[in-house]
Amino acid sequence: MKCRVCDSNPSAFMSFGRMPVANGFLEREKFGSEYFYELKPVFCENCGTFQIEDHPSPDMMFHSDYAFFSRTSEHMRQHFKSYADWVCDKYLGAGDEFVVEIGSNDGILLENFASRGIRHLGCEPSSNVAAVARNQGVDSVVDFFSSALAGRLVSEYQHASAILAANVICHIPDIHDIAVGVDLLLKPDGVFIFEEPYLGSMIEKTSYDQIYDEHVYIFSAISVASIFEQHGFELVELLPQETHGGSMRYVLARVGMRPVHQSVFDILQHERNSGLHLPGTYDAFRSQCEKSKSVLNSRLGDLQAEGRRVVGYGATSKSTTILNYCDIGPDLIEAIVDTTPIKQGKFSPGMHIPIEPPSFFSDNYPDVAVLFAWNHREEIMKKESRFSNTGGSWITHLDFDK
Ligand code: DWN
Ligand code: SAH
Ligand code: ZN
Repeated sequence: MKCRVCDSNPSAFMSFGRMPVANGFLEREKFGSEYFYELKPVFCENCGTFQIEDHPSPDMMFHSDYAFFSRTSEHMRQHFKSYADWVCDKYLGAGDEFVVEIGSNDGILLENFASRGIRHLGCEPSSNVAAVARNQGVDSVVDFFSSALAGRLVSEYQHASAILAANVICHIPDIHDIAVGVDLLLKPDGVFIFEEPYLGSMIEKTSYDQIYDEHVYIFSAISVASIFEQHGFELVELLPQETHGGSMRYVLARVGMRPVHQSVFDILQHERNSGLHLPGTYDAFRSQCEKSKSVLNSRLGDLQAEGRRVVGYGATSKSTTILNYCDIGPDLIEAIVDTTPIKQGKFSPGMHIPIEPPSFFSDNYPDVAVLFAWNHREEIMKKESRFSNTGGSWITHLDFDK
């Protein structure tokens, strides 16, 4: 393949094998027609971008039955409230501001602008989640953000003071088209702010489950800088976040329009010091993934041999990579519990583990819970203290000697 960012040849350093659509929770009748592709991460040494080679088409992933609703986590609601407060304090003026969000989902971020009476618009292709946003008073257009849509928005609305996003820019294969769209839609002194799972955290934790079809890229400051500099933008601030297992918030503005914060120099230097730009880092990452897989498989094999009940907690998109890469099916994990109504009663993509409501867990505790929603650990530990205090134990694929 050619690098999507710079057109040179990235290097393949591993394959996670055959993968289904990560959020494609399905009914038993659909097992026979499930779609698979090969999940193969590659690293481009020329521009420093981590990406996956192949993925299902965007409309196979984002549609009227999209399974992820952002507001399922109370902690994330708080997080997005502070994100909005911070944007208002730091990057919005007091005039007639217009804020656009890419990938607004159920309105978890924009509801905080709506409640302040700030003009806003969400772009969200998955109509079921956008309908929830509308019910929260969040204006949304049901469409994929692109340069073509940006052109239409400029004529129908006005230029935006800020374009915001979270956990979506890394989902969009044609990243240059996004940059062109941002350039069209943004006021001259406007800012483009987005936060996404951070490559540095993924390497540090071996959280390889961040790699799945929707995550076409796992960004670093190095890669974001090299993508957007081609479009006249520069990084002006970087803010590490603890969400989704380690994320980075990137603030971009047109070159010379805003002062560049010290965090940009510090984090770019830190990435070079830790070798995020070097191919050897990804060979080492592959070995860590293999180790994680073998430890998890032997742990689950031992539990099965001892006759212990094991249940998964949180039917995350990330769990699709773990389960399919490690070949873990219902013989090892009897069910996965999840609060999302449209996942319940279906089966996990590829490995077909039943998805059950939380009562399946609390009515009859298993011996061991596999915490697939490990990025929500604190919130879940608070809720599930009775399980932990009555002898239940938690495991994850991240618990192994690194
Ligand atoms: O990038 C993405 C992020 C924002 O969300 C998308 N590509 C898709 C999705 O990824 P994910 O599915 O890995 O996200 P989460 O937030 O780790 O998913 C948590 C899952 O766990 C949800 O299905 C809700 C569920 N859950 C639960 O059952 N009990 C969550 C909490 C907090 C709980 O207490
Ligand atoms: N921002 C939310 C949702 C992240 S999930 C949060 O952080 O919780 C990714 C969302 O992006 C999904 O709702 C998906 O439908 C949407 N999406 C995918 N491709 C998109 C595109 N090209 N333009 C706008 N939204 C997109
Ligand atoms: Zn490249």
